[in-house]
Amino acid sequence: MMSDVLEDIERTRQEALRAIGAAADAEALERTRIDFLGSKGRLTELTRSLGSLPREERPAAGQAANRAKEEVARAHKAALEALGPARPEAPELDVSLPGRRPAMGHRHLISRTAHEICQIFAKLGLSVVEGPEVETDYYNFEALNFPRDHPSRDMQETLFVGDGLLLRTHTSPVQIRTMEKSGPPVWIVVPGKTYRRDDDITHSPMFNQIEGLVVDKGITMADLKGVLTAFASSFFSADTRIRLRPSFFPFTEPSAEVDIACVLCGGRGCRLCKGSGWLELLGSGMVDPALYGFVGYDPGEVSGFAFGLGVDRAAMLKYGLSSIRHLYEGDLRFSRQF
Ligand code: 2NL
Repeated sequence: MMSDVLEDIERTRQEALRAIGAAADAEALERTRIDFLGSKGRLTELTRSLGSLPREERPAAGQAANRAKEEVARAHKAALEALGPARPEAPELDVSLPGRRPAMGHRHLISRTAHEICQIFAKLGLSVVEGPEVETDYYNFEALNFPRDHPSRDMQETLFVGDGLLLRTHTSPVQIRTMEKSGPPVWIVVPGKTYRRDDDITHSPMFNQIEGLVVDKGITMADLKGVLTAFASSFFSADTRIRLRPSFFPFTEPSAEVDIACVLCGGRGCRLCKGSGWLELLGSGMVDPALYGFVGYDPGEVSGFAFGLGVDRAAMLKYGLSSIRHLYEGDLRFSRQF
């Protein structure tokens, strides 16, 4: 009977659409395709069976079967697209595996030493100040009382960067800028990179320096010696003695080299101190009154002392390094020891 066939087609179409709607994943969806549209699927078999119908009933039944198959195929395609692209299954996660430790670095000995030195002076009442590494001739030399024909103002010794600018050869320009801007009183310590046109076994074109400047009412050389004695006791050991030796700098008068009793022999004389019992640590002096004219201070009102030391030299003496070059070669076998 014609009506029986059409009913069959309609029921199968509805079952197919319901099955597609209920398929929760790609696998279930694929099963509905095989069940209804595959070569042995129910809609396929139904179409095939239409051959046994009486000739005049075949066209209407065939059209109904084709419409049903097309609709089911469309619904299947839409459901498949709604599932999204097929994703490969994630590998199993083993949460008990040890983590991968990130490579952690640490401060370089130069930075650590600079930090330590600044902290000692900070405890003595000096503020830590930093400033530019590219400077003018005025702040690097002129305001520091360097004569016009001083050899360090020469191309041979200073790194010029053009436009009348140079790489500071010491951190002193920061002190000049600080005095110009504020004070007196000025109690500061200035760490930073400095540059000179040197590059050989014992000199690096860049080196780290720390300078100190104290300008206040009634400052004398006794204050200089007291502050530097306290520094030596704190940085080396409590009983470290110092001595002052006459010297010369364009920006201090009088000037003094400061030595510490040999860290190796304590002053008896050894290979390190070449038998003298003393090691040169830093340069210092009373601020030359000529400088106060550049920053608008009254030399009748204030006086001051200043000092400068190389961070690399301080680290060498404290940690017994055999060569300053270790500090600049970036060899991890060295750096990791500190
Ligand atoms: C050394 C010697 C020194 C200073 C630096 C200074 C700065 C100002 C005024 C006066 Cl603004 N002095 N600095 C004074 C004496 C010595 O350094 O051999 N450094 C490695």
